[in-house]
Amino acid sequence: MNRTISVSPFSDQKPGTSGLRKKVPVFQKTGYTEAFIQSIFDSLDGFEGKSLVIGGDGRFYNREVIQTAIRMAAANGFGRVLVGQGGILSTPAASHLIRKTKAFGGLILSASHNPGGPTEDFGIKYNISNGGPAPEKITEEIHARSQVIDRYMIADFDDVDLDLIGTFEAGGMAIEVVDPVSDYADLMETLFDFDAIRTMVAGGFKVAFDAMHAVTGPYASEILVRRIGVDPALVFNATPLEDFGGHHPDPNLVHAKALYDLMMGPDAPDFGAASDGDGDRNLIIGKGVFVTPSDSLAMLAANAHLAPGYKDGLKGIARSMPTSGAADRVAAKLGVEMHETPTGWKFFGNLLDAGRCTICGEESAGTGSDHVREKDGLWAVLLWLNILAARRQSVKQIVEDHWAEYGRTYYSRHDYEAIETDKANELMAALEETLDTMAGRQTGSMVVERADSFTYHDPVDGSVSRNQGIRIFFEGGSRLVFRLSGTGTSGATLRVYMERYEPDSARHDQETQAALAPLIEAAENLAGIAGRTGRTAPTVIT
Ligand code: G16
Repeated sequence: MNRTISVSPFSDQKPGTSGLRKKVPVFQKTGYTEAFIQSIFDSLDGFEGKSLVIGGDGRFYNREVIQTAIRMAAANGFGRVLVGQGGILSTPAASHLIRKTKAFGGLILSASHNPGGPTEDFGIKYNISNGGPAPEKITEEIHARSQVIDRYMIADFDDVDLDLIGTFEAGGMAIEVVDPVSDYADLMETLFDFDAIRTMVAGGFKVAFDAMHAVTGPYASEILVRRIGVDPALVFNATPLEDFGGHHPDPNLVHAKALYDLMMGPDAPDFGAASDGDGDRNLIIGKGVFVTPSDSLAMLAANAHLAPGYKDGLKGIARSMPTSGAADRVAAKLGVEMHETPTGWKFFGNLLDAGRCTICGEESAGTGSDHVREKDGLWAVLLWLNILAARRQSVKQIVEDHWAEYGRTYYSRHDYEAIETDKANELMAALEETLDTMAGRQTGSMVVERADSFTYHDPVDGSVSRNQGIRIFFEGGSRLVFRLSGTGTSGATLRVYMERYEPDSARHDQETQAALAPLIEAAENLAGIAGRTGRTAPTVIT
């Protein structure tokens, strides 16, 4: 039986960079989760009788919301729901499942790299039929609907046994509980030379992987250990936990410090990697060398033809605006299109669908390709392994060769987390006011060449996205970017992105923060971060 239940709108259901992310107690408010899911369904047309994929990263509250979403899908008229066993689907695996089964769309329950647990973060994101995050047009409709919603529809039936693979029927709808790993693992085998990687690993090449107690554990066990032969003792934290063991499942040098220390130590494995809460981010570290996400994008693009799935070359490359220009130099050399989009994987979808790019990446530790419509952590790991197997060189050699050929882009991001929202907004507004007079301004040893607020014109559908971050370009090619994060759940997070291009290989061995010191100083001078926020140092440096 279906019920229609009255609900009052919640004022804070505006999706951010990647869906709606809030603390668990917010999602637990009576009617909150239901109102948001109903706002999603009310914003969509034509799903009657069609399939919906549902899965999440296994964090606290995942199972409860999946049961709610299944009941609401039935009451709203979906014909079939596909759900990952145990409620688990990594974000890239969900994207693949939507595409493979030609589903109408999917609900991905995750707050990505944010911590999990009863008082930590949860999130809900809607993906469209191409497998990618809903574009802004839809997220804006969802938000508008959430402001006036007055009822939701839900079916009455018992909880579905999420642990039992098989097809069931409830509320007039088919419910298929599927293996979350095998389809995705099979897809990876079509893209990469598993034989070559297996041979390299069997020959003594040591691979370490940190699943951070998050969703990639089962994927790494199947793909890296079972199909490739990686030593299971080097696959760390492979059991997904609802609270990620109390850690942030964020694969950066702060939260994956144990892996970093291992890779910088005397007995380091040859290759180290980690992924995040929902499996779409990646961290790549060679023996004694960390590869920044921006560099990783450039190096993967330059070498992708070595993997079977990309042997015919790339149609183009896309990166988010704050990501460094390292990939642009690769695109120029390959003679392919280069696209600069706002932060958020959703902006790559049109380019990928239109065949305007093959590989995409972001400074926020995401890389992916046209095989799905999400960034993909294990895909990046496997492409690196395929390249290493083909080139028979160390990560360090590949990195240094790349810098020698293309120049090195020193790059860092300074995050100021959980600052008061008003203060963060004031800082950005004050910066914006100075944009017109910024050119020519001297700060320390640097001179501003031009500055603007980034606006994106989507070349495929003509849509325009404004206010996507403040860019300050300096004479000599260095750049500063300021923007506020769209994924945090406490106050505001100011992100300051810095990059400096160094073509001279005699100067490629500087420590990153030292190499960027003039830009770090310029950021403070131009934005007055300490004075406006009271923060004299960033919370996280990546
Ligand atoms: C999400 C988006 C990414 C974005 C990142 C950081 O990643 O999918 O496209 O780069 O957030 O966004 P922000 O700087 O606004 O916090 P994830 O891995 O959190 O889903």
